[in-house]
Amino acid sequence: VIKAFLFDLDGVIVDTAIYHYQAWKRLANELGFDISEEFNERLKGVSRMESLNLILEHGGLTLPDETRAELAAQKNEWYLELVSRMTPDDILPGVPQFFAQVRKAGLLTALGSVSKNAPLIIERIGMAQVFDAIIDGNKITRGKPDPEVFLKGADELEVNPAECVVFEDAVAGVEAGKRGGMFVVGIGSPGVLTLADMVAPSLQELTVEQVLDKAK
Ligand code: B16
Ligand code: MG
Repeated sequence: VIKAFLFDLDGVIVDTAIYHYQAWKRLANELGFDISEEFNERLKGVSRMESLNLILEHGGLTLPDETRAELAAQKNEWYLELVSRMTPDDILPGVPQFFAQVRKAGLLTALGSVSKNAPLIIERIGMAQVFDAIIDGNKITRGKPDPEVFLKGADELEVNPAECVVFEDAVAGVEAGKRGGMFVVGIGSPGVLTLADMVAPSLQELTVEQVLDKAK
């Protein structure tokens, strides 16, 4: 029996991927190279330092730990400038309606994001009080595709992984949910999110009933 829904943040509830991309692109440009939107797909759901390492590898740069820490801090400063301007208008279409259905169905909810900025973002969009548990980048040691973020969510909600449904837009995040033993709803395209148990373009195209029907 499904008791809880666990939600990724970036790409499911808000589209902060665009801000991550803008900030990383600015950093890459300062370092003398560029990153494409296609390359950016690989950074989704991946932690800040792992993202930086992928970018530096892409640009053919090897830098000492200390410099990398400075670059990551610089990117985060630029990213924060962008997300600090977010408002409830940035919530993706269909999200409030979907959460209303979730509450009506009596399900528990958790946020499962590897972002250290997740608490700030949900505060900005007015969703800080919506979740029964919040797992963010400050509470975990391993990013997606490791299942840690979702297993901690299930743990805080005091439910079993098999009683959880994960909503994820990133390849790494879908894999994390599956490795955690959960039913995973991919948000995006079925051709990309091949490991997901079912896929919808966004929460707007989905009802809680449809999900519970498939997950049982
Ligand atoms: P931060 P999610 C992830 O959020 C993003 O998808 C990923 O691109 C980002 O690098 C990561 O958070 C870390 O974010 O630098 O804010 O700690 O998809 O797990 O909600
Ligand atoms: Mg995501």
